[in-house]
Amino acid sequence: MKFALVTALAMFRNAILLLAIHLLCSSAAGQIVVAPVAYETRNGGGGEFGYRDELYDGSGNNAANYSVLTGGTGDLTDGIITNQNWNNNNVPYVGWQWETQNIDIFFQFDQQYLFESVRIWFDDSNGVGGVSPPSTVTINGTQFSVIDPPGSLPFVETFNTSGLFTESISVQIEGRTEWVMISEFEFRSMPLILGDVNLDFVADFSDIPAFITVLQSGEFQAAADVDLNGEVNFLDIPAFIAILMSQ
Ligand SMILES: [Ca+2]
Ligand SMILES: [Ca+2]
Ligand SMILES: [Ca+2]
Ligand SMILES: [Ca+2]
Repeated sequence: MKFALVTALAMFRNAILLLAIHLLCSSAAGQIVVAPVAYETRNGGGGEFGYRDELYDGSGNNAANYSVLTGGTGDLTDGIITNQNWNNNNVPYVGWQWETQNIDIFFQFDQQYLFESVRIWFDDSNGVGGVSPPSTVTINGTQFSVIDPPGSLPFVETFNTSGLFTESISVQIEGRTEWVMISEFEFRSMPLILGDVNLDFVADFSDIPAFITVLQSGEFQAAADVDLNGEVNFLDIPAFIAILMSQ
């Protein structure tokens, strides 16, 4: 009897250890890059040299300064990043004269993701031509300060958004000097685990209360749509139970 209890305790301890290792591994690795299906922004500006979103494929005039662009994607998410300053030939920046134009960009994704970080590639010419890194970046209401690096090369800044679970991201940017130039945005997320409705990176019995809350709310939550039909309803219950039983 005593032997059985000791064995059970040892098995329990091993299970906890394995779970801890699993959690450590899954939270450190396995991030995926997700691309928005569309973004909305005011176009960039410029004079003789234009810093407009020429590749933008939605509505609005991608050749006109500060035209409202909606329903498409373009230079900001095309994967092209430049390591050159704005005053070289044909550099693929979108630039805003932020003192007269709000920089307010809205990214729409195909579903909810658990965003770990947002990365933005800025130009930095230490104020030459009025171009500097921004002073703040606000992502879904959280404001981050940006340090101006001592050098004058373009750089990437990573903003930690760990725990942000959403299907849209809004970014507001405040400049430091007259212009802000951006060549790219990148969004990193943890892979979604079906049935992990409380978002702790494992689908288990502790997800039941969160699953019931989502069911009752009638709202969509990607981890709760276990049968992958685009909505969360009572039809997801058998698949949810099957996942829990397989753990
Ligand atoms: Ca780009
Ligand atoms: Ca600098
Ligand atoms: Ca969970
Ligand atoms: Ca469903």
